[in-house]
Amino acid sequence: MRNGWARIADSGATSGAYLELVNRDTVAVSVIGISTEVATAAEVHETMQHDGMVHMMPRTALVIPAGGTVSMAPGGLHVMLVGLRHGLSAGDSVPLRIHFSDSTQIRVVVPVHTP
Ligand SMILES: [Cu+2]
Repeated sequence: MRNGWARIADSGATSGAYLELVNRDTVAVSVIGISTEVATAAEVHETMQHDGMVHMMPRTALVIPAGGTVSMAPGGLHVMLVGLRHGLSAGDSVPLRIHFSDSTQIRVVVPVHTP
């Protein structure tokens, strides 16, 4: 995990978390789910522009190619934190458990700050 951070947000609201996931293995792997204690749900979303409107679409299986990197950044892929159990202020940290298709999982902690 590189360059992780999450947006400042109020309790009960939604926030976005961003990070880069690096796959050093020789086979592709998919992100199949994300969990966190700070929100009722954490979903992988993709931001898309269509007819001048901005939409977010859930991505249920996000493939990270062998030896590849997937970047989650504002305006693109992101982790949507839905239903924050408490507010996120600058200096807080957000733990994320990322579940992969090969049954492995990693736990990362990203800092909260302004974009
Ligand atoms: Cu979203």
